Amino acid sequence: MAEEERRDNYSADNIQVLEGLEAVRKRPAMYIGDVGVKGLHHLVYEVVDNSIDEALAGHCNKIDVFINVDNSITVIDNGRGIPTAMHTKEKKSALEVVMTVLHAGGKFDKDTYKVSGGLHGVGVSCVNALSIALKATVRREGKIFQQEYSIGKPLYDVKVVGESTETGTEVTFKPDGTIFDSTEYNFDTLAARMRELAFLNKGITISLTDNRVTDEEGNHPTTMYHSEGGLKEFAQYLDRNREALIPDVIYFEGERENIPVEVALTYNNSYTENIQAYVNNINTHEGGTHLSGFRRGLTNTLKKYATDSGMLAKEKIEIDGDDFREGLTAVVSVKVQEPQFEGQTKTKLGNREVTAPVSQAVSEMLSAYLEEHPAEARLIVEKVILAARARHAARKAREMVQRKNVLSGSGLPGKLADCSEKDPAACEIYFVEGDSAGGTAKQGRDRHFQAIMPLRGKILNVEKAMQYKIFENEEIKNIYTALGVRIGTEEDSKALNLDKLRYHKIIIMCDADVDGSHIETLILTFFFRYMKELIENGYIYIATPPLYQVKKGTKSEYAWNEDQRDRLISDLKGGGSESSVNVQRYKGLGEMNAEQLWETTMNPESRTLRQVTIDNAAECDQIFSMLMGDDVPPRREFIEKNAKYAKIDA
Ligand code: 0RA
Repeated sequence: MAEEERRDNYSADNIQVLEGLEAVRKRPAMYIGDVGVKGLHHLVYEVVDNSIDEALAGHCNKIDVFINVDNSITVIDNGRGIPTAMHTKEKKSALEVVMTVLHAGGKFDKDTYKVSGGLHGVGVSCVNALSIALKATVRREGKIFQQEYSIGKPLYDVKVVGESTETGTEVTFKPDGTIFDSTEYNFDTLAARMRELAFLNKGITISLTDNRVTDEEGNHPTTMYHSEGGLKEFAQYLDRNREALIPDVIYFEGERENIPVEVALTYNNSYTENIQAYVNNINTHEGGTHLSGFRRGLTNTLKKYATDSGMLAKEKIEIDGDDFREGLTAVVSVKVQEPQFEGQTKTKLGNREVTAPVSQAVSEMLSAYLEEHPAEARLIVEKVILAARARHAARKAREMVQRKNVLSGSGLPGKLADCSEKDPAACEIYFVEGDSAGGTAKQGRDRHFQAIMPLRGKILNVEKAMQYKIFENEEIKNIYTALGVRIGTEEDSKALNLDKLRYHKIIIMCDADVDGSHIETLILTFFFRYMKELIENGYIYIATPPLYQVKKGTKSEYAWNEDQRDRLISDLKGGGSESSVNVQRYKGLGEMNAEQLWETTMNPESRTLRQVTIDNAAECDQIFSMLMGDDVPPRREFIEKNAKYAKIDA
């Protein structure tokens, strides 16, 4: 009886296991976010996270990542090795359980809790389910153990394949091409995450090697990431292209109320605020309780210092929270046992108990610093006062905009050709470079759901301007009013009232030339700095007009790159007969007529829109400040390095 019952349970468990991984293959996006480039890279993070956990538990200090020739990935660590003994409940090797049971992660070691674990924290079994091939190799107890799988199913029982005096885990997986849109890994994307992980987990050495590339000596490019200073070095890295206001990074590392807290902050001469907040190594774009704690600690401590110093005495204006964060670069990292992630993109920390420890840590480190560095403290307070004055000027400008809107009927900018549909989810707005292309777009659009707003010339570079200048700028005011969102709230000068947003597709449409890309970058910089929520919610898109029209007689087709163009030319030429094929290079949107623009770029049936996303928030901040800043050499280097991803016009 007992025997029979156990057998039944065992087979039931087994079925559950199979269903588990099949569910991952049926709805991969539910487990890894999406099946695009992001999801593909997420697989690597998931595997590396397991090694990071082993490192955080104090058993591993080196992680090597390889992109192999076939775009498979190998991750090797020098930890204890995943246990291979029989798992009593599952009746199979623990290794097999970890690799084939959803969420089995580190469950059977009660002392190690999973504090890392990528955004979705789904475990390596998900990666296994989504891989056409995966091989796990474990070195421990003097032996080398191995097991291979295909789409999550073991090909054989765990076996011993050799002897070794070393310990560690090695996983090689090849993502399933029938699941992912693309299976090609991007070195820079992985590099940015490995660098971030090295800063967030000081002392660990992470290497990334691209085996797809070989130099003259037969070597593959390798980058090593290692940080002894942790977040202190991370803050310096984030500010590497900015001019420092104070020479130091103010730093705290420790535990408060059982919560590990690490914080670094410094000030630069810019007007932007750059706070990167992490929970269990995950970048929490939407902030949360740890960020509130940081802000509270910063504001209270600086306010007290400024008041006590007497520097505020002659100021008639009220200083508020924002003023303390102009030119601030900071990184906050906490490790939370049971994080509650909230918000639109599940990147907002909800745990109330985290606020006080972070706030305390910031107060302690900052008050000590201010006491010991009166000259630097003075520089910071002076900058805060300047920010407060500028904010008052900005508010006046803002009130002007809002008043103007109330007065002028619909409140919409005169240049906006609005659509008739009112449901934001169905509405699109095109921001079009130049009045002439704007005119064509107005003729070509479907006025039912597409609104057109021409932007004249180059919009303001918000990276270089003070806030009040930004809110005085005509084009920027028009963008705000067309979108229907308010400029800030009383509590938070940068928060957007998304419920008033009038369009859920905001499409930037520029010429496919150098000026066009510059304007595109300026607009994106503005969205990134002042309306980041729009990007985070996936509302921002870039239109992709064609680069060529290939014509023969009455037949005409469009091409978006040289390959397509050449293929069209040879198709239209047919069997090699005499060439009357006409190729037109579109330089600007204005060269297309309304019908062509609709067909190629605006018709939802035939157009291609590129959605703008933030893959790595820390990296993104840095890239914008560098692209739009004063320092030329890093910009040139970036452009040269990324030129291969852009279209080059011969
Ligand atoms: C649980 C227990 C033990 C090791 C691990 C998990 C482990 C998992 C991964 C995943 C990638 N690398 C890893 N390294 C270790 C070991 C328990 C023991 O030896 O006593």
